[in-house]
Amino acid sequence: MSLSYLADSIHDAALAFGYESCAAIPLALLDGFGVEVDRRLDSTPDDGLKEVDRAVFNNFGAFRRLATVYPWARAAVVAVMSYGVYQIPAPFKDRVAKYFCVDSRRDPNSREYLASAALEEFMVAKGLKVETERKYGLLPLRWAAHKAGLGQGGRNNFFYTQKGSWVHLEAWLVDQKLERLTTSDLTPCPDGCRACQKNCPTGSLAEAYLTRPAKCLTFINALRPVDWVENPYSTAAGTWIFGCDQCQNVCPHNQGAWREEREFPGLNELAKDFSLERLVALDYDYIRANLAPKFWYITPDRAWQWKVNALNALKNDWAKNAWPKDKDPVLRRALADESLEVQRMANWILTLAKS
Ligand code: B12
Repeated sequence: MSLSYLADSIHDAALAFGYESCAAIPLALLDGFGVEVDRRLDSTPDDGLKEVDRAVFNNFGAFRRLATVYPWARAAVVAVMSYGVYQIPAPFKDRVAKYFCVDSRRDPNSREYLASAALEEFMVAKGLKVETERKYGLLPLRWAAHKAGLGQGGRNNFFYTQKGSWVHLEAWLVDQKLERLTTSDLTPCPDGCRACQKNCPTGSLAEAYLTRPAKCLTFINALRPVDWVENPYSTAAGTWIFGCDQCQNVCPHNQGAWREEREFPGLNELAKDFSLERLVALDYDYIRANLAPKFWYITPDRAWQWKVNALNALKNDWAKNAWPKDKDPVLRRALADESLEVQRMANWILTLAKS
């Protein structure tokens, strides 16, 4: 089978499995990612958070050394799947980023995971050596999708297709020099539009194609232990308790792009226990058994983070409306919580309420 026929057959299989688009790109065409990142990091001010940004980018240092880390790899197969098709139950809205509500990366029951496994099986059956990593990816996915012509990078650093930015990216390294590039006819961000940057609550979208991880709410409220008492973004976090969608929600390209058509497996059941007040009261075994596998950025050892995040959102709401009394049942429960982090948060809120 010729390489171009093989690339075509992978593309066709991907579409048959439900992907929106798929391309194959020789590895050498991904060079240049490191230069893009370094240029933006160089222009980042030394504000105390720059080293955190650098550490996050270094964590994915292999993205800029693909040929060395995977000497057998010749190309990447990049595939795009729209996830903007699911109903988001009310308790999650503006609290949990939609990407995480319908996260397929570790959910073998989701249609996206099944499609991913099927496409991989197809490539292996064609005799290819393939490798992927479904959680964080083996390569810079937005860069690869952009270079393969599958869509466009937006000013907020998201990758867009006709379905907006609500698309999940995946890639496999393969041992044959497959090439099937494509072109996108999407209109770029309008010249004067800065809606995403202006609406980022923490100013993490410092410039086009640069999200500063240390200032991104997703990094702050989910990926790392958070201490809202000391964190300068506690108020800016607003209602968000796991991730944030503000920059994508306001993007003109995304208006009307999300269609609530399907149910995501298991999401409605989880919604039942998802009021902020309920979260503060949840049993830790319940959190570890039910929330941790689904929203896996908050690891089981940080189960308390759900409660401090919920308290932070409640605090932001109380600050706008009315502070609760000392005897407020939610605060009393938090003060008696087994976790010191939760107690500390509740004590801080009581101090704020009295000041
Ligand atoms: C680390 C990571 C994070 C970190 C750091 C984010 C960051 N921008 O660095 C944190 C935890 C903050 C994060 C947050 C989120 N993430 Co994230 N994340 C990743 C991960 C694992 C690596 C990203 C990375 O390498 N960062 C380093 C930066 C420098 O690289 P980059 O983001 O690719 O951007 C560079 C190039 O792509 C280039 N670029 C891209 N296109 C173009 C076009 C042009 C013309 C130019 C000049 C440059 C250019 O610009 C950047 C260089 O400065 C990827 C998966 C992967 N393997 O790529 C997912 C990924 C980027 N995340 C994703 C998502 C959905 C999110 C969240 C939306 C989740 C949420 N709702 O809360 C947020 C949004 C944050 C944001 N505005 O970017 C999706 C994005 C899908 C899409 N349509 O773009 C990805 C691709 C995962 C996936 N499998 O689909 N994420």
